[in-house]
Amino acid sequence: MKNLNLLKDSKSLLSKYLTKKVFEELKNRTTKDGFKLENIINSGLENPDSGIGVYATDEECYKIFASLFDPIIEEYHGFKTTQKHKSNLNPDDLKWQNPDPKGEFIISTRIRVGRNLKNFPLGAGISKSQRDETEQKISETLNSFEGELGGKYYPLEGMGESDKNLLIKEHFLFKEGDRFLKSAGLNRDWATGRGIFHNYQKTFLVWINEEDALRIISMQKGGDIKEVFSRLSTAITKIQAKLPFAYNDHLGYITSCPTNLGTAMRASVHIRLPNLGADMKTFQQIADKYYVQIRGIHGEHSKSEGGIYDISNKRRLGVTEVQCVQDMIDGVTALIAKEKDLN
Ligand code: ADP
Ligand code: CIR
Repeated sequence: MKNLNLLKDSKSLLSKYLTKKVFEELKNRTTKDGFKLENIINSGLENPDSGIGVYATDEECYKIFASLFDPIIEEYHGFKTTQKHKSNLNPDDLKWQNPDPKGEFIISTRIRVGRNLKNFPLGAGISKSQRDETEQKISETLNSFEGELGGKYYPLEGMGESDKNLLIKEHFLFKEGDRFLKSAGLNRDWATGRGIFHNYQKTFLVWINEEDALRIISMQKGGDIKEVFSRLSTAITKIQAKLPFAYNDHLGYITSCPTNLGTAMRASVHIRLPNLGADMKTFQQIADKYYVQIRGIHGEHSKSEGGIYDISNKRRLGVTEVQCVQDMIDGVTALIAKEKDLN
């Protein structure tokens, strides 16, 4: 294990909650699949600028290493160990009004959920042969879809560089994992076992074996958030009927990063907010009030470009999918109102 002194100046939740007492309690523990504390905390140790700093290797580690995970989960999601997760994928339960009916601010909408297969380790722990097996199972299921969700699976290995770069530039495809994911072990054997499925219109996409076994994505231009959610909801139900996902009543859908537990949902818009971008204090205050997160437009840890931001729900656990999308709608509505005021 790397030296814990690396956390000396870190502000990560790992550094906050890996107290001497917790370390002593957990240092010799192992999950049934053989994963240890060092596997879980390596990303935070090698990247002291992490916000969180931990990745799960398998579903069981959330129990075995609960005295580290629980307070991190509680602080990020405001979710207590006594609570149960709940789900609602019904788009008709949204309080829906298009926040940008004239299309002046919202460029595109994307909603994704993460999923992992039951009885397989998570990406940080999975072996190459297990990963290849999950790729086979998932792509076979998706390739059998017809109608609006029908499309084709494209393995990353062997994909032409120009095709790949165009898909990344157009926000459809993932890049090789960043240093946080690399230190977690999520880039092992890259690019084998990874790929993307998408329908013809590229409004329904599934990433296979990026940070989670599946990232199920619905996206389109403009701000019709309800339509994007409806398509996603249908897709999740169809996939779930064929593939058993890792899930429990307490943590909901099990994911590699504890920030994604529960719904594993990130509902986002790319939105033009140059006035707020020039007043980050106000921007952040509104974001905090409405439980939304501000990101750059080329993925997590990227910078904004041309006053365009990625705004998404922050809470994912202990709230339903409908609430996640509602948080984003309400946050975006408030941000647009302020952006207009600042003109
Ligand atoms: P994730 O949603 O998996 O947490 P990222 O923040 O890394 O991941 O974003 C993944 C990709 O999705 C990036 O290319 C990003 O630009 C794109 N993306 C996210 N939200 C939107 C959106 N509303 N419209 C278009 N592309 C988006
Ligand atoms: C970190 O700890 O900063 C990275 N491992 C990413 C954490 C997940 N992202 C997030 O909360 N925005």
